[in-house]
Amino acid sequence: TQGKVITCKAAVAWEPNKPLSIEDVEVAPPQPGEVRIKILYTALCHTDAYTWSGQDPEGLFPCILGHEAAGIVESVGEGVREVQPGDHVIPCYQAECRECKFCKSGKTNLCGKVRAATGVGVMMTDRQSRFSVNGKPIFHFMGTSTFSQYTVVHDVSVAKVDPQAPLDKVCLLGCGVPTGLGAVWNTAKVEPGSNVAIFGLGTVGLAVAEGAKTAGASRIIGIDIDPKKFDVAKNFGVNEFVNPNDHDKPIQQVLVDLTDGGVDYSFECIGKVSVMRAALECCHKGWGTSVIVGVAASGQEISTRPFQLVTGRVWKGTAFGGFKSRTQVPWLVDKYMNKEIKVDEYITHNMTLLEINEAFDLMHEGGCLRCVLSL
Ligand code: NAD
Ligand code: AHE
Ligand code: ZN
Repeated sequence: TQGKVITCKAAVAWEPNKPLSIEDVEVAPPQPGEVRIKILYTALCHTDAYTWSGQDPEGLFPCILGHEAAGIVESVGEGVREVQPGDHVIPCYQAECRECKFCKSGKTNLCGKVRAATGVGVMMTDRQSRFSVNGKPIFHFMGTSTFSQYTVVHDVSVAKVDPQAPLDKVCLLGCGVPTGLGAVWNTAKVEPGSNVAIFGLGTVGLAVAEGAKTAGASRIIGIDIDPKKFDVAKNFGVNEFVNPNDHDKPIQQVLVDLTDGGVDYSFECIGKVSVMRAALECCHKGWGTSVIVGVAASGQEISTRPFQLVTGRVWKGTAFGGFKSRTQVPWLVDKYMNKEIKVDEYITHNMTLLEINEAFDLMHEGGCLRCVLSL
């Protein structure tokens, strides 16, 4: 297949909110600096649903969504040195080139090398897409497009992982689990004994809980409007629960009262700006830090009284938990293999690519953390 167009199945989002449609997609060979991957497993993340809904200002249609996956390199373009056909890999929507000013800064995991192209659904070299259906180009998504049996990504967006690792599990290390763990370990840097509040107990929020537990946090307070989330959250380290619907007071007040003035760290893992405000305002005066993890819709803005910051609360955000993707995703896979982090526990459903619309329905129903699709 090397150097040839591959025709395979992919789920195409033709328009916002219209059911994804399984199409025969043509996938062009990788150009210089690109890697073509046979995707074996992909999970669904809330961000896929967000862009599909039409609320993402960077959303382009038609496109192939998907960014939490694992597969095997099928072929590589000219100049690609770090991976070769047969390597087991995880595509990384957050690239790491190790050469740009972001990568060299030591201050961030954001990488500037291919971001301009991935934000507009094309590849860097020629600003074209590698996907088409009957000659019509289909946009890439987040530089990954994993809802396809084959995809093409930039070489700076591929992490090579332990070939022994089960790809149907470690695909989760492409987004949600590292995001939550890293929000705690890298962005907030939670210390032992801290009190932590987590808004939203989906996969990302539960991974925050797991990260907080391993960081030695004392009180790990989970906040969700879906009471079904509370039982499962215990297994991830959440030791207190608050359902905002059980209270008349604003949720920030409930938390301030519960914690003698506020929490040391809070995490918004939903994507709602009103909750982001509550998450900041439930932090302790003088030092409480709130990390925004959730992705909010186009046009939404955060607000609070500046006095909240004047009096020492800190507002931060995180992308992919601050992890440097190509360097640290393999390290996270090794930690999973050594049983130091959970992954299997987040997988509540397994389905096939053909059932992708049903899989999205499950996500909206709540009983689902991660659904892994086999391709
Ligand atoms: P999810 O849908 O599985 O979980 C969200 C949870 O929030 C659910 O349990 C839901 O019941 C709860 N919830 C909804 N409204 C609430 C409210 N008002 N108060 C309390 N709880 C409420 O989503 P996920 O896959 O875990 O992703 C969470 C968020 O993180 C999404 O916005 C996603 O786009 C974002 N995300 C960001 C990054 C990043 O790098 N920053 C990475 C991955 C995901
Ligand atoms: N295109 C969206 C932004 C979406 C967003 O913030 N994405 C996160 C990852 S979410 C993964 O599930 C991220 O990493 N952002 C940093 C970046 O460079 O995109 C919008 O609203 O414009
Ligand atoms: Zn995601």
